[in-house]
Amino acid sequence: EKKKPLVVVTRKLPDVIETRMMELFDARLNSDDEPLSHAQLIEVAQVADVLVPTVTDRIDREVIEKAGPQLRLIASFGTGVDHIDLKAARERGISVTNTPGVLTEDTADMTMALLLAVGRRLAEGERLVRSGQWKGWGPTTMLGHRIQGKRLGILGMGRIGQALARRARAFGMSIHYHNRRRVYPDVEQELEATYWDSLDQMLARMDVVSINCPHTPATYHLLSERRLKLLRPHCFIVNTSRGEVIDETALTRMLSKGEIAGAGLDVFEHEPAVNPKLLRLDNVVLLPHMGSATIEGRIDMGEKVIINIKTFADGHAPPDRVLETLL
Ligand code: 8YV
Repeated sequence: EKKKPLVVVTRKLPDVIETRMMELFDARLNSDDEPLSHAQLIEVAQVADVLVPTVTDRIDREVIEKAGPQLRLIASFGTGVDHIDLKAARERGISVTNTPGVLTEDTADMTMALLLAVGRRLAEGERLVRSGQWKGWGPTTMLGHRIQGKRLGILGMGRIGQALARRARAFGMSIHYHNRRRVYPDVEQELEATYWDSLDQMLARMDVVSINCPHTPATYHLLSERRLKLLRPHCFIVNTSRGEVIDETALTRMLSKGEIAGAGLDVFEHEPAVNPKLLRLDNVVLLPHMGSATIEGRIDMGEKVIINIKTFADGHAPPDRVLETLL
């Protein structure tokens, strides 16, 4: 019988996934869920045949170059791959896989929830009740913005962007998007989505902007200070993608000055650190990167990781290979 691959998993995964991994592979698990340090990542890369990192593990060029020759696959638990140096991996002939598709609907739900929460001041209202300061209903208190009829600009019309568009349509919003390329005409038609070739022009005309693109060198600070200034002052932003896509310092400053109406942020530029000035603002809803955090989703992600490893170990191309050239 073939030797089972040594699979090192960096974080605690759902029990059913860990059990299955133990059956199929020589799995080294991390039951106490303490994130590995950079030095520890280098150590495990020297022994593992397969590494299963998450978004919290920085698999940079150093980790990849110091990896032993036995490391053949990085089967990431998650969809975003910005924590992995794909170029370095390709140079070393190490394959990289992710878990696309299975967290689309959950992330779109959370995006819609954040959009509604900011627009209708949900977290602020909740804080008011909890604080004991609520003095009773008033005709002009706690007024938010009507969602129906508003223009939603989606930056990144991939799977999550499209799933968000479907939800937003059900809430009566009109859908606009910017993407590297136009989506297929049938998708555009189904979503009644308007394509903006110019991001700048789109930003200047939206009521809500949602970030749904991956973080790549091309999208780093895509919402720069200059672009944030194009937004109209009543516009608000939702981000369930990656913090790095927005210049967080500029965003914070503009939110404080009322130049942007609000923000719903599930991700931050320097996670888990959050700009302390954001914490003091009432017009923001801040979440701890929980966009895809459902019980079902985590199991689906784990199953994808297992299929990728198994297929690879059987000598075939794994289904979710990430090709650097496609990013
Ligand atoms: C996960 C995510 O929490 O998949 C992603 O890109 O950001 C989240 O769904 C994380 O990636 C797990 O590694």
